[in-house]
Amino acid sequence: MSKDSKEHQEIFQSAVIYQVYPKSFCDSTGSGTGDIKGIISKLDYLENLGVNYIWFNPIFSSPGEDNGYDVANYYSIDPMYGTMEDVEELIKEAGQRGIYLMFDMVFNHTSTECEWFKKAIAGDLYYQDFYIFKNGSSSNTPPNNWQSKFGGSAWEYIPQLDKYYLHLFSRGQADLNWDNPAVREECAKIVNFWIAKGIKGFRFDVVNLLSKNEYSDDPYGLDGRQYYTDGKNIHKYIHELNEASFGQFPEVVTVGEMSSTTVENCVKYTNPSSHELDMVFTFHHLKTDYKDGNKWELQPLDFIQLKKYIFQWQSALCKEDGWNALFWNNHDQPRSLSRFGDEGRYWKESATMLATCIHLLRGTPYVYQGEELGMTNAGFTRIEQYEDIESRNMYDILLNRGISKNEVLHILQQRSRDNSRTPMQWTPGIEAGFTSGDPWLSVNPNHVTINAESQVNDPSSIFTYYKHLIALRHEMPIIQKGDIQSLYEDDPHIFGYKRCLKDDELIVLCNFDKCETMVKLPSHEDYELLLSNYEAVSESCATETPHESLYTSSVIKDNVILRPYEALVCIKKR
Ligand code: TEU
Repeated sequence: MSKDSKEHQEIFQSAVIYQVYPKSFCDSTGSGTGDIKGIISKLDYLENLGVNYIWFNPIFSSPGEDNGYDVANYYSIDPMYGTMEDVEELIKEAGQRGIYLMFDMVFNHTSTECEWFKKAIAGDLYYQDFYIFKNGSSSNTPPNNWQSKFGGSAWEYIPQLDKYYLHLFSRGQADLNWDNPAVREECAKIVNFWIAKGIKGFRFDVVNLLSKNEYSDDPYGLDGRQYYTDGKNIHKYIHELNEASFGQFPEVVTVGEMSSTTVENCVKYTNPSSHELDMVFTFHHLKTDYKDGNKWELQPLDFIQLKKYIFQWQSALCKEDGWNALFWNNHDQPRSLSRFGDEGRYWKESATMLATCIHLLRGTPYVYQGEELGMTNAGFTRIEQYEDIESRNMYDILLNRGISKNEVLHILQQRSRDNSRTPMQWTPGIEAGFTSGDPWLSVNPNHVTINAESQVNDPSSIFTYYKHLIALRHEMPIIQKGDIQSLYEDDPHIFGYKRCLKDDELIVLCNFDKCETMVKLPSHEDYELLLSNYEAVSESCATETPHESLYTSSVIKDNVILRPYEALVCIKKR
């Protein structure tokens, strides 16, 4: 099997990936933070759900300023999470259940606690060239006006060198100099080390920021992103990494996190002939409730725009043989259920509608821990409850801009990354069964009703619905490989699309609204119901083995009325 072979593509076309945020998943020691042994204890749960890979946020040694995205040593496991032996056991235990591990590689920057950086600031010229050190533009002024993604200047002064270093993220995350071939070699070496250990997937953090074009002032007074996003050598560097590491291992699956990228670049990143990556995370659709693109200004969701972005990527990547990672949630995003659904009256309907909508698109779906249970935003009311560096920085910055404390707290309730980082809700009991100690981040009080224990054996639960969706992807080639076409693009409530493979046709209809909405089917022919998230319909179609529902007699014709947050999946009658 070669990297651009059909077999390699089939691996990720039929896979569903589950994201574990290790700090919040399961604590086996009572320390208050999750750990690897805790994850091992929950592998049966993940096997039951049916996922194929687990993506872990970084568990390497780190001072933890950005919860592990500030890596101090890529070859060692942070003691907070356990040991290398624990990882080996995890790989073995997961493998026995047919689950593979995907590690998170943070190669845009290292922690300032990394040996490379320490040597650099101690005066070692070899390691100074690992980072981006520049002279100030004049005394006490950074080299340029670029802003850190977490607020403030992107440059930090080192007095003993009389130079500034670049940090696109926090001060403790120094950007690596990818123009230095030694850096590129070191990164490939790290990937190969983990492949040799048995890791079969990699997520590359902000990978499209690696190649910086030039270090000019941003003339628009913005953050400088046009100088380093999808930079001039980015395809060369990713291709080189591919050739020097994972590209030699066709069973290894890769995904790149792309910050503010373009469709054209994503085609190039993922078209098999480029030999770069298998798929991309893109974020345009998750900025459609940002006012003027600003995360810290609220506005109601622009639903039409959300659909436009999703289908822009879907159709271009379908046409040009690229591939998307499909997701509503991750550790940086508020919970989609609270954001795009209704966590109150239509909790279950909106959770399952959102799941249907994302899982049946063309791409590889990702489930973020707790999403399969309908977990919601944190609901914090005090700044002391937040741990996230970005949330804390922005709290001060927004207050300094003159926004009232109440308003800032309201914004954080919608936008903070901690909304998705609260501990996993396993049981209705103490600390949701996450820890026997004091959790590092407060458990959501709604764990008394929203928890795994009450859902795993309930045939009508959100968890069971996710199981059905995952099984459908495993079983149906049309979901894995079918082309995609959007439907009802201008409809203010309906997210609809068609998947086609040879003579088969699958229609997905999702109501994003609390009101009933009538939909006219795209053709006058009969459609059979495959799946629905409403019980009345599911009596006839949501059987234990969803495949059987293909042959039920529920026929849909011409017009259907979708109830609040209803999702219907139909196939064209043969
Ligand atoms: O995130 C990159 C990124 O730009 C974000 O999604 C970021 O969290 C958001 O823009 C802030 O508003 C990745 C990781 O997923 C994130 O957790 C890290 O903090 C970041 O890189 C730095 O490594």
